[in-house]
Amino acid sequence: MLTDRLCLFSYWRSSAAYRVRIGLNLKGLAYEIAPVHLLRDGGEQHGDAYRAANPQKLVPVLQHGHRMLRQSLAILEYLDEMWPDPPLLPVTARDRQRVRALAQLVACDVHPLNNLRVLQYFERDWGVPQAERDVWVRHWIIEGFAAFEALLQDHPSTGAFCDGNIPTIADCCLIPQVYNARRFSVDMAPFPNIVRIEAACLALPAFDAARPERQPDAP
Ligand SMILES: N[C@@H](CCC(=O)N[C@@H](CS)C(=O)NCC(=O)O)C(=O)O
Repeated sequence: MLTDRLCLFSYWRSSAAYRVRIGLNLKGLAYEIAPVHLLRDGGEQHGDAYRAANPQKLVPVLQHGHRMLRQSLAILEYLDEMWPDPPLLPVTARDRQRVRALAQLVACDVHPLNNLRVLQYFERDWGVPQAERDVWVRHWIIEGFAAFEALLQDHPSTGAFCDGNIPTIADCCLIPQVYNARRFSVDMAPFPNIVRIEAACLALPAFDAARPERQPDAP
């Protein structure tokens, strides 16, 4: 089982897939990338082949041997249970709770509002222009980052990374969301702790190799 092949169904600019790429890289695991183009031909995630892998029609899916694993946070926790070293969660229950709360702030409360299918629904069904869709995206990122920054600020557990001095699933979620923020020209000046942690993370090879522009399907 531990030696079964790992294959990540990924899209270069998907922040949920980016989280899992970071986790795999932090664990030092070898994996293949199976690109799923979310825009080409109406989106390959809607095709029959991919729907069989994930009825939700979302990336990522991590194939481990014959098993198909879905939901980026659940995948990160699976990786941590299967390959505990280095850990992606802190030692104490209290710190683990904090890290999961930070990760979920991004993954459950910010990212879903700005997902491709939401923006496509606005565009196709309601005719919302691009400029207004961009305002929507920025609004929810800024709301989320203001809370995230407040939770980092002056907290004794905040270290070089979101929690302490080794990266956790909170950093795996934060960095892709910062990538999205920059893509949508969010002013990052009000979030100095987030910016500091972003720099610390991207200095690590595991984060650097997971960047969208380093992916085989990046244009
Ligand atoms: N909760 C899911 C979210 C996955 C997700 O939203 N993936 C996006 C890319 S970041 C996607 O596949 N979007 C395709 C679409 O909206 O059609 C997870 O964490 O894995």
